[in-house]
Amino acid sequence: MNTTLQQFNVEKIRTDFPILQQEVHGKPLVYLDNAATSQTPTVVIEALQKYYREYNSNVHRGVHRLSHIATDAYEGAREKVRRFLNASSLQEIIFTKGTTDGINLLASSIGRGLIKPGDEIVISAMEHHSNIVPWQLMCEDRGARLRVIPINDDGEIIFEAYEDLLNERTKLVSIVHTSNSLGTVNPLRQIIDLAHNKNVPVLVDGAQAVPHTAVDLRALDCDFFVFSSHKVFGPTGVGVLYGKKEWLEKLPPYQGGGDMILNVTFAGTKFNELPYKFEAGTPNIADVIGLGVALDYVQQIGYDAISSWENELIQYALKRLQEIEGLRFIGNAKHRAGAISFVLENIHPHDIGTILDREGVAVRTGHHCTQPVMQCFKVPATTRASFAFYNTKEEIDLLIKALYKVIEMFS
Ligand code: C6P
Repeated sequence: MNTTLQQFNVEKIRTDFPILQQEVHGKPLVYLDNAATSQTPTVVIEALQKYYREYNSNVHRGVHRLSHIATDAYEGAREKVRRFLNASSLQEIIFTKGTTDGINLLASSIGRGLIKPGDEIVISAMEHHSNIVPWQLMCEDRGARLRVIPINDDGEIIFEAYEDLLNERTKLVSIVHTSNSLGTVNPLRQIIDLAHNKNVPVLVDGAQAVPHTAVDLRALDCDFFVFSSHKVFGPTGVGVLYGKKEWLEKLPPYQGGGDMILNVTFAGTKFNELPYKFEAGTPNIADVIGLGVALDYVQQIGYDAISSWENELIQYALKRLQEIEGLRFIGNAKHRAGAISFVLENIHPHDIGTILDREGVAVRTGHHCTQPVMQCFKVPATTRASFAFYNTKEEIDLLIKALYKVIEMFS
């Protein structure tokens, strides 16, 4: 047994995830679709149950006992997120429905508050549709222009092209931390420094980063950061938008309604202080609390252990997949995490996915909501295996075995 295996008891960790204990089509479930959604440990499931059984109640509104407990738990989760991201202040942590919602919030708010005709937003060619379409909508609305950093054949951004795109019209750089379809981890430090040198703020889409790596926002110094709870072992329907206080204070609210106001008259409304200015209406209380518990859970396992185990898994998977004749990787970045995308000669990814499913192996096939990435690599779709810390090398062997079965069926 090597050192990582000794430190990292994956079999014990798997017992925390009841869903992993099942069979699919009579075969043990091999869940390799973690980039789409990650699985939920028992502690999170129990926290959700406890909320509904014991203290389901609205927050920030009631003077009664249950409302106090719910408010404390909800605001307690905000503090957990603040610590998790190493943000400076609770005012910088806004609960959203997820990554998509966070980017839409910002696009709408920045669009109304800061963007004039002729301004430019810079994104990259490896963005998820969630970090493309909201900006397209906003640019169309405000007469602004979307500029795109190209990527090379390995699926890495072309840095010189990025430098050339930044100019006095650039109002925001919005970039993915870790690509969901290529697995590329972007050189964020350099990307952010370059933008800041030109006084341009940066939004980081951290959806595929937080399950794999610790994020220190004070060190990273990005201006905005978004992620989804369901990709980091928490419930669906919840996410986080972090924004530096000085930016959030400048921006207009996204939605109007309860909780985001201090005073309403028909003559006008005074908005609430941060972060409530951006949290209109009754929030997703139970799932926010569940997210807090999920973050405690991953931190207890520890990101050092998680990244070294996952790195070992990824290296093993790359080595085993390489042995398959006719397999081509889509994306070959030097720094990578989470996902491996590939195509098999003359076999459509949807056929691969369907046959793998019959073998109990869950992967995602398709464009992974990154159609421009598929266009760059001139493929209609890929098969994507994506990993979490509860995956094992035996599961990778089962994936490989199932892929050989696919090839045999099509030969
Ligand atoms: N990617 C995947 O299978 P939501 O749906 O809002 O929780 O997350 C959107 C999103 C934004 N950015 C990145 C980098 C993402 O990977 C995702 C979600 C899933 O790859 C579902 S399409």
